[in-house]
Amino acid sequence: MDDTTRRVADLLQFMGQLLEIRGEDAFKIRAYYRAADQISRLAQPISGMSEADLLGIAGIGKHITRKIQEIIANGTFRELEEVRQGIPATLLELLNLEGVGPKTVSKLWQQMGIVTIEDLEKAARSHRLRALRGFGERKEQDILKSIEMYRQKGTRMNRLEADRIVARVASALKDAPFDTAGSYRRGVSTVGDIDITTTATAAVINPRLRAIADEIIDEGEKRTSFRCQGQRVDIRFTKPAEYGTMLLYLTGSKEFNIHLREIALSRGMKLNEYGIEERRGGVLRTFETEEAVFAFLGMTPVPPELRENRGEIERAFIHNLPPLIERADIQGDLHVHSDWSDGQMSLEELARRGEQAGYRYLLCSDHSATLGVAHGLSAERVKGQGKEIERINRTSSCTILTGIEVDIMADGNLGLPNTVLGDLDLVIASIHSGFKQERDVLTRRLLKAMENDHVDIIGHPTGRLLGERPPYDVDLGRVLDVAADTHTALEINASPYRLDLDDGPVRQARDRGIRLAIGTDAHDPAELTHMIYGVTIARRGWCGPADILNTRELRDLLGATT
Ligand code: DGT
Ligand code: CA
Ligand code: CA
Ligand code: ZN
Repeated sequence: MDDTTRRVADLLQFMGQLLEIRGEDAFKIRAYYRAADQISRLAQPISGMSEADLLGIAGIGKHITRKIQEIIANGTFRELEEVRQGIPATLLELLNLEGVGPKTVSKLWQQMGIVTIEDLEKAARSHRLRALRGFGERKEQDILKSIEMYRQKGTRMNRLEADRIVARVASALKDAPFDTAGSYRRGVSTVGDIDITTTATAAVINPRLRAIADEIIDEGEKRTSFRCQGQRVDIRFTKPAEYGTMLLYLTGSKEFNIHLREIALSRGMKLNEYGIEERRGGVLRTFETEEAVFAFLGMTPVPPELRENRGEIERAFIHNLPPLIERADIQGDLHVHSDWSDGQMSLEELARRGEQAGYRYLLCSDHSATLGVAHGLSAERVKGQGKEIERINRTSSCTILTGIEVDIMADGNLGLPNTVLGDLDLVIASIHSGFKQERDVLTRRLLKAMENDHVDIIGHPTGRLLGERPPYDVDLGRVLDVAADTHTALEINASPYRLDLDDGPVRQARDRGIRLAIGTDAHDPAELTHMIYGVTIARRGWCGPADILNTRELRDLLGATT
């Protein structure tokens, strides 16, 4: 859709919301929503349509046509601006909260005088919201969760977004040598701001940054902070001689830095971002590389993903860090969707993409047909797909494994019968509905799925969508217990929107010898490249190749999971 058409649809929709917040006539509100909906479905740009064309669209009359013409001419329309004037801007921000629509906003405003997110938070915390009709304890809790999510979303970016910004900054830095640092370099699943250090000088770099900045926050000789594509970037200019300690410092984490400094100090060495001072002599020793710093301290270099003060410092001093998995260890992708369900790739394309990626196998795991899951497969279609896969595998060096992402339904039963699951190479079971069930009910759904012999992997075990949906309330301790007992693998879903399990639980699972499987959950070819995000999470969870199922050869994999 072109920009103008999108803007017309958005503003009409927005007008409907404003009227609803004001508590206006339902008929009038609906007229705006309906018009917005029709326009968002237009196959042609709205600016090229005549008045007669517009009037010919169902649900668009003279009144709305005039508004549309105003938007095309002026970018907005008078009535909207008037209505907007009468509503506090902070009130409109509430519409960004998950589960809060115009009707709710209207009630909160008119009946409780709530106009800001802070007002709403206070009302929910002090249990005043339940006085409203249709509000209870549950709804209060949901609202508090939504507020928390909204605040996080405003501040932290996902890995994909962070990668795009780093690429943009890299292109601006051109030939200047630089490294990323901070949470980005450590591979944390979400990134607050992007930290970069370079040996190039501020005089050279600052003008280049200005060219890509939405806004310069603070420009200087030692550091410059700016906003790029809406997110904060901190650049630190460093002398080549001090680069090693500066990169170490800026990479963090803070907890890692603090603990490492304490240990260094206990050995008579004062470590900071400029170098190491040995107390007695008092000279500052400098280091050009991180490796040189680690070597001087008597440590094995600690990979950035491990730098969280979770025991890695002690292990590095005794030269006993765990071996970490690498991207090249991955033999295949254990979660991919085809166009048999809601994916875009045909089975042929899956095989071809798998070959191009150098994979030995790909698990085709389409959704099962269950209520609420888009284009899921019936038992019959699963069979049909199996035949097709068999045919394709005859000529492909990358084997497509037959599988399914079977839905764990609200009652804990699976979306397909055991007879169907038993015929497949690998079965992923995932929750896609009933997220708000009680902790115990939800946990038991997962346990029951794991106890089914046909289930090999639990998909995206906590159900979180970063910045959008919190994890469902599940007792991970019990899930790990049963995963260990039943030899069910837990997924590291590599989608940058999920990263589920995250590093903390991955480490727990790994420490208990529970199997882990990395899957991209790709619905299109580009998403197959998200494997790297899953590998990074595995590394942060201290996993070596042996801890991850899809580092195995095909025969070994199938042997382990029957
Ligand atoms: P973020 O941006 O919230 O995702 O997390 P980080 O880890 O990138 O944190 P950030 O950007 O505030 O700081 C970058 C690095 O600077 C951090 O990883 C370690 C170092 N650092 C920041 N604050 C402190 C501190 O108070 N003490 C020490 N020792 N290091 C710090
Ligand atoms: Ca940062
Ligand atoms: Ca920073
Ligand atoms: Zn899923």
